[in-house]
Amino acid sequence: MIYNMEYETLPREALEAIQLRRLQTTLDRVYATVPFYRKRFEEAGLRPVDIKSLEDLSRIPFTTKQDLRDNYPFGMFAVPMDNVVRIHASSGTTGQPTVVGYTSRDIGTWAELMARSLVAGGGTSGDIIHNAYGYGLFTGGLGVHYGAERLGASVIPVSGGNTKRQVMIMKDFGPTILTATPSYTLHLAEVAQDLGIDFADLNFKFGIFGAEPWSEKMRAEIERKCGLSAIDIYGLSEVIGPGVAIECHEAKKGLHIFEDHFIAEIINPDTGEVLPYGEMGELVFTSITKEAFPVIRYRTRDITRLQPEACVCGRTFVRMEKVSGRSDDMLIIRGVNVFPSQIESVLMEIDGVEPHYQLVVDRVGNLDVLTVMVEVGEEAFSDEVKKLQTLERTITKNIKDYFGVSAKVKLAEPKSIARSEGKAVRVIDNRKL
Ligand code: DLL
Repeated sequence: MIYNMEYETLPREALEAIQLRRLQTTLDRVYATVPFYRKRFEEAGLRPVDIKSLEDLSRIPFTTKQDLRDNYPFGMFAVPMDNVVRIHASSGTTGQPTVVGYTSRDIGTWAELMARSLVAGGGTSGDIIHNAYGYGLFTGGLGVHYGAERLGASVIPVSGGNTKRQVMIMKDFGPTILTATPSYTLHLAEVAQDLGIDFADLNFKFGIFGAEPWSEKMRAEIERKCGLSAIDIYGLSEVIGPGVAIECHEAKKGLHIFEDHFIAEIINPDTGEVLPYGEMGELVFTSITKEAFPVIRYRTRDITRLQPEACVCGRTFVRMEKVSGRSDDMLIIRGVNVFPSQIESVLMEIDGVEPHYQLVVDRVGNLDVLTVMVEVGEEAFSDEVKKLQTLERTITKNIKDYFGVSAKVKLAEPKSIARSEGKAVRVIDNRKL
């Protein structure tokens, strides 16, 4: 099923014509109303009229998270506060949060994109959606909520936390779609099990999971434990929130980007050069319909590649590969680039290991030392010491084989690694302290 057949299946040429028109309108608006963008244009010797084709986009300077911080809180808004009806902010794990605003039309656009997303992820108006993304400044909760209402589904606005109560609701109300972070989903499954409820016996058909990186191996684990089909949804506050891109449940291979609202580019993060389809690099977005908080060539720091091939679902939008991680989460251990999600994949291959782990990075002398803390399951834990030692050695060896660098492995007792109610904290970097 496709929510907006007209737009989601546009032939490339028609789509590009719409993109160019919308891009030009957006550039005119930000030039006239946002001093930051006008200054950037002037410094580059550009005016909006100079952008005559989609290729010309690459002449415009990038916008970074730091630029947004420098204009904290409302300096990037392109409309008077009178027209702003909603304010959200990104989690801000490092320093100041990023503040974003929406006009009433923006909220409408977002609801449409989330309705499209829910349908791509297998949803219909007959579904009951258990929405365990946090409501509040985080965009996850309200983003899904408005999309569900637009679709005409029934939404349970349960938000994150109060996990036992969530399990009761899941059992009693029989929701058919779960929306949550992948890490919180695992926590829900675990608490359900403690309460004697097998998640797989519940009514869920689909889970629409995102807001943090999760590997294919993690997907398989969640699908097995929870008895549902797990769909990946991507988004970020600066661009709109959830609903920038989503997998279709038919293919589950790459996330369709809603290109009639956002233009995606992949760049070499070191040089800023635009890379062709298929090459791995940093994802950059330009919003082309947003009113209150348009972003021009915003550097997401997320690493992925774009796949233009046609999809079985019929959507013509380009797909982005599952995000392997953020460039700022990437660890460089003795010169080798390591993404937490790659470690996750290695761990998930091994029997007896639970999908709960944390990576601790320390500096010892001039060397970065990586410690992988990983939980073992109840069964493995009750085994004799010798077996645990063998498990530890297997993990160490597999990491060494995969990355070519050694990590210290520490097995942790069942349920000893902190569970998340939102985004999981995977990396503890003691080098920055
Ligand atoms: O996480 C929006 C969201 C809510 C997306 C619910 C999906 C579901 P922020 O808090 O601004 O917004 O964080 C955005 O989270 O730049 C990525 O690094 C990461 N991220 C989001 N979705 C995915 C995903 C929301 N599916 C940042 N896979 C982004 C990997 C993701 N990383």
